[in-house]
Amino acid sequence: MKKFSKDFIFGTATSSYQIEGAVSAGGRAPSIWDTFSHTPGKVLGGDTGDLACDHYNRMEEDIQIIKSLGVDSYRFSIAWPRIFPEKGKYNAEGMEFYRKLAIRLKEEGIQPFVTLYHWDLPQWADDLGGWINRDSVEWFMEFAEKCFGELDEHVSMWITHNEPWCAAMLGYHQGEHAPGHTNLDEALKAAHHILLSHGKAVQHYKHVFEGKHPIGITLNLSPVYPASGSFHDQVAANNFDGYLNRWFLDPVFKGQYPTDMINMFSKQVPSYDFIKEGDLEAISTHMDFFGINFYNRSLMEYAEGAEFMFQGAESDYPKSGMGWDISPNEFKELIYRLRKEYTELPIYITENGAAFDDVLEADGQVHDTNRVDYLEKHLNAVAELNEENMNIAGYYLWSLLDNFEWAFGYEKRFGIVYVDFDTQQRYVKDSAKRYAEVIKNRSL
Ligand code: NCW
Repeated sequence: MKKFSKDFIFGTATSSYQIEGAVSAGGRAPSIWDTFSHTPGKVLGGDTGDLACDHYNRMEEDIQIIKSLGVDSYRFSIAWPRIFPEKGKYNAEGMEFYRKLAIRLKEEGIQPFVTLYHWDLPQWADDLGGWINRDSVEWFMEFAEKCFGELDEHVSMWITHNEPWCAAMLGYHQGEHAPGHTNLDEALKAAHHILLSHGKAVQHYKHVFEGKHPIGITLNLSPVYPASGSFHDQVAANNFDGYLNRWFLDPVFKGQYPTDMINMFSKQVPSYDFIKEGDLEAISTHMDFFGINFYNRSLMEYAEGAEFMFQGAESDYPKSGMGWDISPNEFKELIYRLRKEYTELPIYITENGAAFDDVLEADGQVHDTNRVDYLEKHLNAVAELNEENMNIAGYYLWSLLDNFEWAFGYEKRFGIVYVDFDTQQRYVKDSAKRYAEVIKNRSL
């Protein structure tokens, strides 16, 4: 039997654009995801977040579901265009939604864990160049300061950014996420400004609020393995590790970008002069914890002619509905590496979970045995890591609800609660019941 200590935090997570809907309510203005999802061909099935899970209008019902799980904490994000629908124009009504959410959660004994940026940049900011424009750091600071000022007394922990790799690389290099650009030079600028806004927000929070609550960042990390022992595959794996992991880990923890990647990227990046004096110092400002979203390992092979000489290799691992390798052992290896090479900070698994093709039975049950299995394997890994003193302080299951899965629309279901998007009816899946049991027993 695996045990979890009494102060281990169990939680579940969502993000604003993926669940809220109500895109024009309460003074909200469009975000880049409204624009992107309404652009034909960008999202599977032409889906948008216009209604999503209608969480904006169903907050209380969803809080009751969260409560029924027995979680210690709930992680949600704040829609920036609700708070600043125009540049410099604060919308108090937008803030009230989150104030109420945080207060209600606390009343139910659930700690609110708040992410400031989970990819819904206001469209006005994109019109001014988005994250490519260095002024984005100032815009983000205005947003962050307002959130800290208005909500800190109700919030337990803060995350500045969720998965900067996705915001920068999927948004500006691969074009699969909003705003849909395909330019590495822009992506590296975006990544830099996102990281800089993180560092400055942490500095501001610590200075003004004297570190009342823990603050950190969440990176999406994937341990990378070469498909074979060949030199070429090892080069491919190293390059992918640099692109996905080290480009973010190194500045945050070591105050530098990885030299091998700087050299490799420089074919497409005419100048790195967007990195100004003092930036890396700010980016590596000391945080209170480190957040990791873990889903899968990556198996890579050499690809002649590919942009950075890598491509995903065929793998014989069991897969989730995203086609991602289910790899709890490699998750442990990732943590060992982070402990060895990067940080001793408490680690929160701010997301872990899986999409599967769920079936809603006529009796309202969803027997998602594959998700139960995924959950148990990863919780088991967390418990084993803690037996080895790896200091994993909490685990947030992604996601509370089936929701708008970005470029995949409503096709991919990550929820532990099934959502019928026609009726907005919620159905608790077997995985949610199993999670509630583990939390209650604090053992597996
Ligand atoms: S897409 C993605 N996700 C899912 C999303 O629902 C959530 O908002 C995110 O925080 C589930 O968790 C995160 N992550 C992107 C993973 C990128 C995979 C890297 C592919 C390599 C080319």
